[in-house]
Amino acid sequence: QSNLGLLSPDQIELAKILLENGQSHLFLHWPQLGVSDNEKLSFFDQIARLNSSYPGGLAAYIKTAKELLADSKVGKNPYDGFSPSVPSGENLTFGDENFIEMEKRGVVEARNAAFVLVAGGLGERLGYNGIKVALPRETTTGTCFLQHYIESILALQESSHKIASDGCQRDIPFVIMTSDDTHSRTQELLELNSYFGMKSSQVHLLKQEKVACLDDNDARLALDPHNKYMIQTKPHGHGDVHSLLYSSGLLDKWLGAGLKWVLFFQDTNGLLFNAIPASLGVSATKQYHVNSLAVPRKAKEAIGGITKLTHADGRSMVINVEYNQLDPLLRASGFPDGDVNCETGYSPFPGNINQLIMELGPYKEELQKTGGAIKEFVNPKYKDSTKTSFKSSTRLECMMQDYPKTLPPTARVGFTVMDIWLAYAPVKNNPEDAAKVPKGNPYHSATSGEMAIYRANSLILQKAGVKVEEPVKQVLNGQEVEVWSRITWKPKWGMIFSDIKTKVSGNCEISQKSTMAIKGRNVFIEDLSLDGALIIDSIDDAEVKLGGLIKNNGWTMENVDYKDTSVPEEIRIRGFRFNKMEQLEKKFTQPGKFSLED
Ligand code: UGB
Repeated sequence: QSNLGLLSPDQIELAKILLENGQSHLFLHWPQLGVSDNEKLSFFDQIARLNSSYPGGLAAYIKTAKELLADSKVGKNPYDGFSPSVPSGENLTFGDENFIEMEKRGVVEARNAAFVLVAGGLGERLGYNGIKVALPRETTTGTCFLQHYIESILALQESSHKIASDGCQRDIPFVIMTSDDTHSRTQELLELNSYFGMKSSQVHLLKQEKVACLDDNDARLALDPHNKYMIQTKPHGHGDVHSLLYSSGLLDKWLGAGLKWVLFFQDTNGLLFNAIPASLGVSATKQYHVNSLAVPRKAKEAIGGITKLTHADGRSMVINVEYNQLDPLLRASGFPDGDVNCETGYSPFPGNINQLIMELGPYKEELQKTGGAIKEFVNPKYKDSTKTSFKSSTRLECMMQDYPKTLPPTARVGFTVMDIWLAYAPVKNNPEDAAKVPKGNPYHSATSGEMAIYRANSLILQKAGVKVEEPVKQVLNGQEVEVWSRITWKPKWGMIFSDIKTKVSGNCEISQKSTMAIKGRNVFIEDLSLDGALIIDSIDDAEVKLGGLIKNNGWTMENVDYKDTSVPEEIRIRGFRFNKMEQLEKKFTQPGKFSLED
């Protein structure tokens, strides 16, 4: 009571909210007015932030927490009453007629799109000390994930403008969701690199706030163990992206400017942009309100399955069901064998890779109803079977792929399945854990992430008619991987297969020990036989033909142990580095037509 004089009317309101919602314990240790007043005021600054950053404020957070904790205590299954079935979606095969059509359609649509990268997570499983988007996507060129994403968006933008019949030349907006853990380092990375060629006005950073931790089943907020004037907080999950977008006002701006699509993606999938044009084409053709990108998934594989859930009361939704919930759900719903492979050798429930394409209009309408709030969950670690106390504080969490949970059954929610080699190679696991992954399962490490880039590019060129030699098997950081020729290109060289095909002609072959990096736009591979390293950079106005026999000692791969701290972290987590013995490196800085002899 004596502290009331210290507080502004707004702060008194916040105190009332806390007291009315069972949080009086937060003030029990407060000394009288005049003692620790600054700390008390900063406590209210934090409360104000926690209150304003959550849809419905702290009262709503505490109410939901109580409900979810009660459900968790009695072991309530969130899917009670729902029966699972296989949803309908689109299966694409790289390079066939339908795929090529979808890619072309996707490029037309790209100028009506906005991209949203969720990059607020620190990636504890990877154990890398920096932000994940700063990691090299591959070490042949050293291009980091963020640079690759930006260059891909710019390449799509340019291709889209070229074929747009309405002359619309809109810049594609790019939003990055950050958190306190990643915000300043993301900003610095962008500024240091002049936004990797994007206009700074095109990029928007939205920072997510953490949420209050909970000490017990009554949802009493936890005080920070080191500061009794501060609430302990933890990340709320990538689902925050929806409420942040909604409150940012960007959706209205985009609708006003005529945009039609919002594409969400995660921080370290270096193959994602191979899948974007075709799946955007699918969204447009099928008029999907929500399109989830997916890959074939082995039954019981540790990746969520996209599932249609139909409730006894008539409700239904197409949603990602985490793998540990899918199998028991199937067993409880008349499928005694649970999640099993079908005649294709894969589970009929495709694997969610958490890249979502939403149609902007219906998305905005839905957020207007929900404020962007996503169905949350809580995952307390109980001390014992009485489930009365927790080992450590917990908090509510939410996932961006749970967005469809509030949609009406009339919403068109579909998915697009693509080959794993083409679309999905995240970098999530540290070398030690990756080495323990059972044989045949994906490592999802920095090693496998980089090797996947070379494999995808090799397979794409093979499909375009180049004889790329078969890979060799190698063990790097304890993981057996296929090592293909180290082929990379800038997104502007070729974003879609039909464009790439126009850049390749004649009899071309590339040996397994080769490295090829194409950094220019108008570079044509014609009757090339490469056995070594070839690095080509050129300005847009230079047309360069790569042909003839190129043979040199190339770049060899040297094993590096992840424990060897004398090697930079971003290299040693891959288990190898390049030894640049010899290469043919050419830079074309003048307009005109050139060949490798020039
Ligand atoms: N992220 C945030 O931006 N904020 C947060 O608070 C947390 C994360 P993880 P996760 O690809 O196989 C997801 O940690 O959550 C960003 C799907 O839920 O890499 O364990 C973070 O920066 C799962 O269904 O993954 O699992 C990163 O960009 C499956 O699809 C992204 O959110 C799985 O990814 C994902 O965070 C997968």
